[in-house]
Amino acid sequence: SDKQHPPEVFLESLTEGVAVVVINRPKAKNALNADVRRQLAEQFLSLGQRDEVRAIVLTGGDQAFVAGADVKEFATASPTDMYRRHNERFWDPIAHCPKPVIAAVSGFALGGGCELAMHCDIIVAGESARFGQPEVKLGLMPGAGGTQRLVRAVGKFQAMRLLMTGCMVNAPEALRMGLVSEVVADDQTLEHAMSLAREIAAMPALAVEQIKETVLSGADLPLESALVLERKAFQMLFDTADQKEGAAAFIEKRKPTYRGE
Ligand code: CO8
Repeated sequence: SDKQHPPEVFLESLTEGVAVVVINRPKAKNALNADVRRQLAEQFLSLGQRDEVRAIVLTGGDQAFVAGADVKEFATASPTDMYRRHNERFWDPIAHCPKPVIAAVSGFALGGGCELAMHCDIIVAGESARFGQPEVKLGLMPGAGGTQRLVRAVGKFQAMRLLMTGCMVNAPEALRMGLVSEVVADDQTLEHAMSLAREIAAMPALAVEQIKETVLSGADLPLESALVLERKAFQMLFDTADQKEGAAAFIEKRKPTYRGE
């Protein structure tokens, strides 16, 4: 049956430490149904455990990154149906992936698709990408972190506007409000995300992972506790070979050779 149904989420390439994960369900604008969610979770669980993976690029198609949760799949669901699906199980491996994750967004990133992009660490958007949380138009609200990650990304007054009207914002507007990291020409989106990923993949891996963990965990702590967390992570990095190599290379005026240790 795998031959009849090619996977809708697949690892397109893994070179120079950069894994490219593609969501490919074009007939539904990459909407997240149960299969896509499960396959995404499996990819992130597996890539998160592989030493040779130094960065992950997550992308969709030209028309849609992801146009949301599959509306047809929850149209008639009851609250207990929704509870029993335990969709958080599929988000957790993405949220807790220790590797840096870069979203390359072309086309629509709506609802669960905008939430998926916000699970990533860096968002590269093509200039005609569109972002939004249109759940309110369906009598719903975001259910995978959209209210919380959006307000942290763009602040209260833009978040409320987007969440309560369900409007879409284009890539330049998303950039101005801090919802994306960079906007590039549409046909450069994936390539630019990959080149950022290669740049990060060449950095000392433990430093990159500690930066990610400290930024994310620290954001929800009181400042004093977050600063302690930062100091501990900073101090821990003095135990790594890459830190010794980085300092030695600087002093000897040569290029460092990092081993990810
Ligand atoms: N779910 C299911 N199917 C979808 C979705 C979706 N989110 N989005 C698009 N499709 C399907 C369409 O139904 C259509 O199928 P068909 O050809 O069989 O009619 C096909 O994809 C192509 O779509 P369109 O013809 O509509 O393409 P357009 O280019 O005209 O429009 C849009 C593209 C603007 C993206 C439009 O499709 C749209 O508005 N989609 C829905 C966007 C949306 O509301 N997303 C939020 C969904 S709610 C959510 O994400 C969170 C809910 C929380 C519950 C989570 C737990 C499950």
